[in-house]
Amino acid sequence: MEIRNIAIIAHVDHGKTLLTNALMRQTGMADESASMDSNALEQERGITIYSKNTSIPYKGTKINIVDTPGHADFGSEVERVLRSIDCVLLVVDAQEGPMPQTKFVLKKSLELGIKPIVVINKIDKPAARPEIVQEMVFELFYDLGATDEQLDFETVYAIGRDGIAKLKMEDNSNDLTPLLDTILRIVPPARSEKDLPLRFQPFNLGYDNFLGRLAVGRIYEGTIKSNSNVIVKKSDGSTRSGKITKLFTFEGVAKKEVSEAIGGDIVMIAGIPDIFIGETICVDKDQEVLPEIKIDEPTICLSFLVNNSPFAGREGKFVTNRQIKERLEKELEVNVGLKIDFSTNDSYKVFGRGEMHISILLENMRREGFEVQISQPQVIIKDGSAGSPQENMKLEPFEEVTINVPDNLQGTVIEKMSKRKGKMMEMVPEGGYTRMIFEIPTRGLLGYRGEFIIDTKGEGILYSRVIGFKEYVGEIEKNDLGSMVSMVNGKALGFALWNLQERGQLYIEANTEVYEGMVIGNCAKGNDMAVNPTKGKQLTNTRASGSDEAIKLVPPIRLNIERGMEIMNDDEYLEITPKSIRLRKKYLTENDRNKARRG
Ligand SMILES: Nc1nc2c(ncn2[C@@H]2O[C@H](COP(=O)(O)OP(=O)(O)OP(=O)(O)O)[C@@H](O)[C@H]2O)c(=O)[nH]1
Ligand SMILES: [Mg+2]
Repeated sequence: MEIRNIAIIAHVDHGKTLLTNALMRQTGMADESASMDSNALEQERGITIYSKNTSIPYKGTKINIVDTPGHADFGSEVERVLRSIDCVLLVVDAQEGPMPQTKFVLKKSLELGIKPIVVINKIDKPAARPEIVQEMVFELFYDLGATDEQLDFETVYAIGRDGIAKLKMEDNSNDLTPLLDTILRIVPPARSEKDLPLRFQPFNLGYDNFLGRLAVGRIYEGTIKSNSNVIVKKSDGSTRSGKITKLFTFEGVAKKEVSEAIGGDIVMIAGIPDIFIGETICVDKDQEVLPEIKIDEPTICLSFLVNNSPFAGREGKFVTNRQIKERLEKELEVNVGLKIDFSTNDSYKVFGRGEMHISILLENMRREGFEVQISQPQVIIKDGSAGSPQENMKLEPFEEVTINVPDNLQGTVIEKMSKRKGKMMEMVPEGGYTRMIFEIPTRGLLGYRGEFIIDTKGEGILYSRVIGFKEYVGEIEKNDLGSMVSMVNGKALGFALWNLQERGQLYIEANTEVYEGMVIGNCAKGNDMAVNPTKGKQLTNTRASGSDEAIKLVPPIRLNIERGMEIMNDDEYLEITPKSIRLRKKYLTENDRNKARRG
């Protein structure tokens, strides 16, 4: 059977997954309720976190599809996938038009010589402007240096959610046939090269409790068989031997065990416990390795430690050092961009690609019943490698930030970004709004998101993406907020909070149990403040009329993992349990904190 390999790529939320689901539905590979976003956290958040494979049959052809995540923190995962497919569906929202991540994934595709099929999606939206968006996409191709052949791309208009596609806006259509036919027409058939010796390369990892590490990849040449001995070759030429114990292909949302598969197909293998992205699986150690697949380096790091707060162990099932270590070791099996330093005994340094990358691991852990504390995320500072133009330079990660705000807020944003060492690269008016692109050290951006939401009253959009390491820019001055720290154990009272809310924003509501050293809010003044959130009203003998008027509390800022990571200070821990997220001082008593400060 002929095989076509495609990936679906787009900016976050432009409709990749629902389109993939509809393709599976209409080809009979999945029922109404099935979704590629199968992970519990994905379903709760409504975003794709892990790229996933499926295949659908159409007119005697097998179409392998990789649904990719749109969030910028997972951009390097998309890049890996692009290496292993032959064409992409570039999905663009018919109202929003091309967005920062559209540009990134398109740029990567064009560089790899891929000629995308453009899907202008969500044309049912009342404010959809499909023709204008189509032109914007064309301009983007042009700006990104597309070749004449790439500029000659096909456009399909779609309502992915409802499974409708058409080649012209005025066409009538009630299914995805026009898109499927376009795929067959445009995507080159995968070459099988089945008479050559096997070469297979993983672009993704997985894990199964019974089978161990799994690798998803493309067979470039030859035939892969289960129960066969193979050679694993690294790009430096070193080899080791291994055995493929099981082999699976993808069908709809399921995996199907097979005994062999031939060149061109995308399959999942089990049996090689240390297999890694980009290695070449072959049969003879003299075979040439396939071109390497680059893994982006981590940009931030923080420590994971046992929860030792006064409330430790109340809510979690897994709380010990050993349990946390084992869980982190398991995570390394599948989480490609992650690195962990296990060299200290009671705290593990975790290196990741951004706050979201780490927060998803933490969110998964708390769902599984873990309790853990983390320290404030720090960016990774390193030295330029010898022989490179950056030799002898101190380097730090930088991000490209795209900001869209109403015109009147542009001044505030520019001022704050430049204070944080952001450099403006572009500024374009967009009908009452201003779009600005900055380059800024990650260090400067940390902690800005919350401020941005407040400054723009929720009317601004901010996207960021790591662009690599550049020269360290020196001290960055930030006006950090101080913390309001409880000096007692007990239950917070509405009356006390009502008094405290004038001093800053609270993170807790009335009746929350607190402990000494727990951070219950911030204070607008830079310094920390010890407070008593349990203090009740002075009792008087005579009840004056009107003294019991209802206390009006401002709704607190609810801590979640990402927000906690952003607002925490470096002398604090974020305490994460299955039910609670609390911020606390590393030293719980004021006495100990003073001692620590004096050194
Ligand atoms: N109006 C309209 N809304 C759609 C359509 N397709 C998707 N949506 C909505 O867009 C949102 C995102 O859809 P998804 O398919 O999850 O988007 P995605 O591109 O996979 O998102 P990420 O994987 O997180 O980047 C959902 O709330 C959908 O209801 C469509 O054809 N029309
Ligand atoms: Mg998705």
